Amino acid sequence: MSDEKKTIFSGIQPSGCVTIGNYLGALRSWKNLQDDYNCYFCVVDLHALTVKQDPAEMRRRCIELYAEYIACGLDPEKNVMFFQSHVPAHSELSWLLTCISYMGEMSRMTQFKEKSKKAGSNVGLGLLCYPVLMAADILLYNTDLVPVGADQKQHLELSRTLAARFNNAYSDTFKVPEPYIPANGARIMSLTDPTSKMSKSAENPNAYVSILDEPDVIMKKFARAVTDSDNKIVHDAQNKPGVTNLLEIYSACTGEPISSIEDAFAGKGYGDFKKAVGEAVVETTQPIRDRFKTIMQDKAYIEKCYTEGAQKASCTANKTLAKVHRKMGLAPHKL
Ligand code: AQP
Repeated sequence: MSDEKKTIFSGIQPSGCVTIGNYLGALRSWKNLQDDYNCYFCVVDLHALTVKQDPAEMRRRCIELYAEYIACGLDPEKNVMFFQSHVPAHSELSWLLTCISYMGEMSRMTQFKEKSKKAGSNVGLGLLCYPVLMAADILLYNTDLVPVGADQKQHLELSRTLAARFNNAYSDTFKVPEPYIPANGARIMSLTDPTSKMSKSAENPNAYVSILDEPDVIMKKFARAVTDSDNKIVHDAQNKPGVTNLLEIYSACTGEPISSIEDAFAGKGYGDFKKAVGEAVVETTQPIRDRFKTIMQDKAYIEKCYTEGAQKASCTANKTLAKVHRKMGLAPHKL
């Protein structure tokens, strides 16, 4: 890793297959960062355990997500790419940071409020503590920049707060990370409820499009996408969230500005437009599907990459953890 380059950390939970939301909003821009930054790209598997997962399914998804990273263009030679659970320092630092965190700040997190509503009366403690683990992920690597979608800004703010709080209490230890908002990062909404974001763990598979969905499935999902009844293809997030979302997806896939898409489809019906959006998504994701199938045939290669990734990550993470132990007054060790 170069000392001159800035460090980036980011990750995705294996809570489902990567959606076009994760891809257009995050993964695609990570690919463009790998030459200019020291990048740590983590499969944040421990985060996915904040809700109950089927173990066999979880194991499969973890490996697939790692392969999806590679299929989306992330290079395990250029970046440190690993599973969070393979570097125990993440869990350890998470505990140490939990000890300087407050109930009030955790329970105010929007994602906690939303996800705990869905969980009903038995809200798991993991959902509450999730942002502390995220802070540990980031702070272990002296991260300068964290590429985040708008949905994760509040959690990153907490990472900054905890870093500054620790530094004030125990002397300068952590770099305080900054958000990195990718220039072309889109926020993609659900196809069945365009007022909420597209999520890979949504119960209804028609709500999201996975990058591994086959072309016929993609076309069907767009054909069924919720729009409205006035049949005008114009961008109006307030009054036409469904059509607006489709315009954003089309623009993110083709690079065409929204206004020229509106012009091109003026007078045309939603049927034609949805077909065009589906085709643009099929075209964008087809090379990823092809690469994914090839990579998945070589499990030994995937294992080699993630093992080496964890070894590299551990070197940096363990140094940071040892420093934190020392500052907090734990007995000296040379582990
Ligand atoms: N719909 C979206 N549009 C744009 N960006 C998105 N991201 C997620 N959904 C969208 C970005 O993807 C990265 C990884 O997200 P994550 O898997 O760690 O967690 P998440 O944000 O909770 O993603 P999901 O798909 O919604 O997962 P579940 O269903 O498990 O909650 C982040 O950079 C995020 O901004």
